[in-house]
Amino acid sequence: MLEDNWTGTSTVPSRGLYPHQWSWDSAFIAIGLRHLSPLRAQTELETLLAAQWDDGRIPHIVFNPSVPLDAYFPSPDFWRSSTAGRAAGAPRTVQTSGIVQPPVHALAAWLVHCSDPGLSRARGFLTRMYPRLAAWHRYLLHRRDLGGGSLASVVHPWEQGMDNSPCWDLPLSRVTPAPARSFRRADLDHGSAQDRPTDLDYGRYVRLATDYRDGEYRDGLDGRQGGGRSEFAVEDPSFNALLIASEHALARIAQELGATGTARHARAERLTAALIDRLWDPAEGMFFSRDVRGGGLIPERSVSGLIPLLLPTLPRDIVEALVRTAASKHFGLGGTTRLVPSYDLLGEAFDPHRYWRGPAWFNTGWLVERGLRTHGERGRADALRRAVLDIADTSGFAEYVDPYTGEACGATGFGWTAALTLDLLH
Ligand code: 9YW
Repeated sequence: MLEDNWTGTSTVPSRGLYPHQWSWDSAFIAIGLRHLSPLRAQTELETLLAAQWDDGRIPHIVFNPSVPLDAYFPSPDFWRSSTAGRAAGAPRTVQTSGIVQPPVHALAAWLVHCSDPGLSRARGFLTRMYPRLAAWHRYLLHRRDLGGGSLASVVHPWEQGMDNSPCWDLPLSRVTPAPARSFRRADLDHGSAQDRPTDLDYGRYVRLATDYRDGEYRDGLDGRQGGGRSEFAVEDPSFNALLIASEHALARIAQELGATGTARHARAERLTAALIDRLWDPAEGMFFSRDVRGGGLIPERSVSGLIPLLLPTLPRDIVEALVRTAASKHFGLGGTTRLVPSYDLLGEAFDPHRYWRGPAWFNTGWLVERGLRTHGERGRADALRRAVLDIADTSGFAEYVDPYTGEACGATGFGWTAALTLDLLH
């Protein structure tokens, strides 16, 4: 599957549905590819980072110029990166989107390096990656600290990666949707409408992206000085936990390159404290997203709120509470579900087939497995690993599955499903 989805310089998430390079997909794919070809895994990340903007952002899509414009919406003529993104330093030679995705990249770069340190050193892989990854984290921690609490905010549901999670229903309800006739969805050509976001959700996604583009992709302070103030700003536990895990990885990369890495580990610790301070709810035993514009935590249980389990220095009482919540009736791990659902089984919006409103995804399964293993929960981690491997196989490497039955939903032959399966086999 990874061979089939390889384009020569990167891997598409899915041949039909997603025919370009996606940012966090590429990071997960590199983590798997390193077991087949460390060179290809390095190339995957190098291609993505070659499209980085001067302000440090890594765009969520890098467009393949040989794919027809109508194969995916929003296409390059919607984002207009080389003109609307000029002030933010978008590249001139390649077309990209203007929003970002979760920062899994430094973690991926470190794991790719570790798979073949000799090749990595010979090619100067980390020496070339380090300044780009450092600029990426700087962008997120400065330009995207919209809540003023040291965490990064996402300004679009697509940035967090779990597009139509019920967590966004409240902040999105304030956004006036773009009229349905003003755009044409391409995703419905490839997937069942029941498994995909609704037209109303799409109208709101298009409105937010249009406004961001028309504000020339300005953020934060620039935004306050005129234009560019996003109506949607959310501090999300999974996005920030991945940033912290990547900051720890960047510290290791710095050490490998001869620096101490101490300042970066210390920063990761401060960010962990900020994550707990701003997003942890002890009464519910999980992390929640914070609605920066509306104020307050968003009371929806998402798998996003379990992913901080990944963090090695999380206090023991929080680890124990997260493990209890994962095994509770809300997520059913080790009980009613086969894989971790993307959303609360008891939540009003739960739907076992609709995208990020209930189905289980393999990247989140991989992250929770890693978190359980990090904290010595070996039995639970082994069981989840076995379930991921089994269901990846029986579902045809599906994009996502019904969390109860493992039935395939969305695309099959999906890039990160194949890559992360390969990683769990090693
Ligand atoms: C879309 C590519 C992407 C993932 C996202 C997922 C989906 C794109 O596909 O978004 O058009 O809706 O939600 O996490 O990166 O696999």
